[in-house]
Amino acid sequence: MQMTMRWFGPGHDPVTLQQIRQVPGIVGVITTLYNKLPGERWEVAEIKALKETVEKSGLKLSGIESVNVHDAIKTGGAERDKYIDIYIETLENLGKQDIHLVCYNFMPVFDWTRSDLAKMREDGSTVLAYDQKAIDAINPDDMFASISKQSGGHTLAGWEPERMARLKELFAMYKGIDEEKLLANLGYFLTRLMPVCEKYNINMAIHPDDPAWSVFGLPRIVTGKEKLLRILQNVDNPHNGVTLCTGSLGSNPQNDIPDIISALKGRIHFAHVRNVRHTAPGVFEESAHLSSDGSLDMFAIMKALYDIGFRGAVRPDHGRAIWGETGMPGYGLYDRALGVAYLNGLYEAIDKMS
Ligand SMILES: [Mn+2]
Repeated sequence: MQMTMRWFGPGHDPVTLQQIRQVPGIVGVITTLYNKLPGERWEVAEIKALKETVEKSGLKLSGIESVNVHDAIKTGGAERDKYIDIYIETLENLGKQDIHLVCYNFMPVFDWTRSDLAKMREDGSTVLAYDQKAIDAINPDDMFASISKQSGGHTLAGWEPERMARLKELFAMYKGIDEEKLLANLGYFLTRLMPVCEKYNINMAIHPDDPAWSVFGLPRIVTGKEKLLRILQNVDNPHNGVTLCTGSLGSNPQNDIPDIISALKGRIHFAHVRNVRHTAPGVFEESAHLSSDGSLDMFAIMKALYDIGFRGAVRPDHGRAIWGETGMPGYGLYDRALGVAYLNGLYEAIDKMS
């Protein structure tokens, strides 16, 4: 298992590479070219510069999260082949720089969704939280304003203002796109990517939808075991794989995460490990990583990953905001570092007892 942390890059992330390097057990970071909009080609020089920045700190660039997918690809629009060509060129450029892991998502219009980015907990820490009733009360047009108002001035991954400014147009693009069409469009996209993935040994790792159900009436297809298996079977190539995000899948209490991990053996290329606490149907908050603080059994999750022979990149996922730290919601240093220490402890115990 390669323990990593997500890093948003110079000028974006208040957390430094030096700080990340001092977290015990961290070997690399997962990062991205944060300024790139979906559909833009990543040039070799830009990737090289990013990689050099990371490596200068003594860390490895363990993977990209994310290379975002243009809406024309998700909707199967007239320009999809043009944008898939660009995506392939980006993968080629990443492969040439010895980067072999690409996380992406296939969510229509909105990326991850929360009703509260700083819900106060009893101990004074704050967490990202979701309440379906609160989401239902928001007009989708106001969703971006609601998220950005709470972002502390940071541009949040998946909530780029450039895209959100075209919200009406985006909703119009997805008119008539149901789950089956979205799944077919994903299959088309992946089929076209597989040759370049094979050539450069790049693993594509789709991130589950967050939360793992439909919001604002938009279709969502990466929500649970059956759907994940369908995506993998649709394009049955080992390079078509999954980012096992326990928090996203775990937003739905029906999802049995260790069971999903076993079912996806060989096709999990990246893991986001964090805990969530279910408080009522459709209501959850992101807890500390510790099993007893949330609803997920983190030992069982780490054990399942160990048992399927998963040895790829892992990162703690969102953390709480604690000890007065301010920063990108969910991506402070302190609680993610606590998460790393805990996951390392679980892993060491599992490994030594196996
Ligand atoms: Mn995740």
